[in-house]
Amino acid sequence: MGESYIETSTLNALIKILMSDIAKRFAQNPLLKPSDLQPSIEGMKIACLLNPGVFTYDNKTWMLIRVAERPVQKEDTISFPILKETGTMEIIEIKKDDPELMADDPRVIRYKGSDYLTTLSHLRLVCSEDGVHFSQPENYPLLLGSGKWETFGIEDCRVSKLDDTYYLTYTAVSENGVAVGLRTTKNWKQFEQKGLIFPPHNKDCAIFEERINRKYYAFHRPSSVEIGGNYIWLASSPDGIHWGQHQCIVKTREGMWDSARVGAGAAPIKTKDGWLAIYHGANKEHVYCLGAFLLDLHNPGKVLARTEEPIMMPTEDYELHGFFGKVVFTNGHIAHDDEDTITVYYGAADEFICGARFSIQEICSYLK
Ligand code: MAN
Repeated sequence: MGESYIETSTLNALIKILMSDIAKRFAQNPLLKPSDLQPSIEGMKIACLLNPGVFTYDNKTWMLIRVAERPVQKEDTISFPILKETGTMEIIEIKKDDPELMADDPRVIRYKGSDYLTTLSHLRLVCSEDGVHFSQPENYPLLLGSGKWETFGIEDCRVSKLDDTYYLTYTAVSENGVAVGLRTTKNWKQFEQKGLIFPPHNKDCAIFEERINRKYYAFHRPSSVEIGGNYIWLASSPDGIHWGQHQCIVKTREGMWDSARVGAGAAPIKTKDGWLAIYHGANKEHVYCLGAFLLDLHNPGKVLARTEEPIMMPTEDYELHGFFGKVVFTNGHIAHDDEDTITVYYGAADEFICGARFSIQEICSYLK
């Protein structure tokens, strides 16, 4: 019988064309993996590198990576670190057969009626001359959780530059909930802590890199359990710190790849047709893909168009298998001078840092 086989890589390429995955992934992916960096303190192990904020500074490309750590695990217990309000670290250790332990998600556990994270995240700077090879520079501080709203760590930072100030909006986690914290810096050595700008439950906050009619704008993602859902909201502010005039702009879509949750990536890109935003969406099976939407230039509360199919979905081995597989998640990109190319940096399988190029024109051709 004349059977013909098709190579997996060819099949993969075909699936991508059919599904409109238009990401041109770096051949060097993953750009960084947990073993490429040193743990922040002795006794800890880096479990995952995730979801970097991205910016340029000093003529280099920088990423502010989320580094998730936990103690080296023993066979019959689960142990994880939390911070005290004072900054000292405490390790909680629970027997795996404890009837009060629920640990079926690698990211979170439930114990005696309370929720905890299995890892503690901090933010770490790496930089690169070519946007592909990144290393940790000397003499820059780690950004650690601080105070009582950040005892379970800080995560997934978006970095936006307005004038000469970088705005860092990140997820602040504690037993009080998941909220959005803000720090600012001009030189990446001294930081001002501005406190929480959105209370729980809220994450995925990115500040626009330009004021519109003298107002700051930001995406954010409150969640509600029963009425409503995990939707993208837009807020405005006179000073970048106090936010109001909230409006819900992008919702989940039943039966589609983004049916369970949506959240903004980094600050949107200004194009002649509008603000182009890249967002993540997940379905009920927790498969995370990327899509895009376009907002009116002068009235960003108005959604002009949105992609129907994902523009990127987990297909590569490093996106399908890792700490939490089937995830591509972005909160950082660089828009290049040709006004068409963007490099999207993304977390793959909640474990690796990767990069991919997109053409703005091509993304826009999928907007409906
Ligand atoms: C979810 C996931 C985790 C994250 C927590 C808290 O469970 O996104 O990676 O640590 O939320 O933000």
